[in-house]
Amino acid sequence: MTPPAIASEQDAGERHLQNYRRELDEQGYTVVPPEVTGVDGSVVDALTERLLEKCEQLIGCKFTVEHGPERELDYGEFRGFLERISNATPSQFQLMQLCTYHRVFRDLAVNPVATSLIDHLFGTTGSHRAARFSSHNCFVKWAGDGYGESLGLHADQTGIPRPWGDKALNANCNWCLTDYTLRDGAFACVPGSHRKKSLPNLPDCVQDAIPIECPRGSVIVFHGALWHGAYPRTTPGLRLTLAYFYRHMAILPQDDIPGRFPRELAQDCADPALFTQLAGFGSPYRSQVYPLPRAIQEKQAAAAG
Ligand SMILES: O=C(O)CCC(=O)C(=O)O
Ligand SMILES: [Fe+2]
Repeated sequence: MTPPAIASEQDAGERHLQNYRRELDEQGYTVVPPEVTGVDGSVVDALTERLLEKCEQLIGCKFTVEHGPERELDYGEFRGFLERISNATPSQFQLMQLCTYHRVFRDLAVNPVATSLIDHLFGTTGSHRAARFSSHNCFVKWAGDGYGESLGLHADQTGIPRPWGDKALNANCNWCLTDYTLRDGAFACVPGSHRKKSLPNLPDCVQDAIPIECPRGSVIVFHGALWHGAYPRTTPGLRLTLAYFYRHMAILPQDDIPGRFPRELAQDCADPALFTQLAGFGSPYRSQVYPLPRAIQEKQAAAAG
């Protein structure tokens, strides 16, 4: 008997993802093109438009992908985090809590291809899925020092005590809303470094880093132990990235999504059940959720007896 078309399509899809899974195991990262995730040009346009709108609202000037910020930006005393490794001047900022902005950002957080690869990194799936959201951020970056000579190389699961195992404890999806090339300030990583299960040996490891070049709409999925950072942008305009950060359920979230994310928004997305599971709402230990028995009063007990 011929299996239903939908089942064979799913099987083909799963087989197709095998190559990405293998790459995740061997290299610690993989790049999935828009044709595979379904995040096509119109989705990238919608995400970009919403993001640039928010930048204008929060920062006070217009932003375009072609020209960057319309005015000079003043960071005051802020010196960046990864920038401090090489004493570089920040040439980017991050917006947080993107999934509260608009449905397009939530749809991306439950993208079936991306979440399936994230599941692979944590080694669990379905009702046993250990993956949870940690935070939903973006990087808006323009020409400048970037992270300086160190390329800001780091491992995302640095805060988790070692020894680390083979399975990831954090895992990341960097959605590229603009083309990634070396000159445009691409993601940098040391392939296979997740297998060292250690922090990067700066500055020596910089020579082993390579740029990940890919067209807009691609997603770079990577293991929390992978040594990564980025090259400085040397061209005009913006590099736009959404960094959707996941965690194993045993690890604390960066953003208190389980406690504070508006639950009604979780219902307004492409897969509310998956969003709810990944958000990690509803631990019964945050308040007295489980029912309690009532003590039977002596009179009642006597009557019953
Ligand atoms: O592209 C970058 O600036 C690095 C991104 C990064 O470190 C992250 O998303 O964890
Ligand atoms: Fe990172």
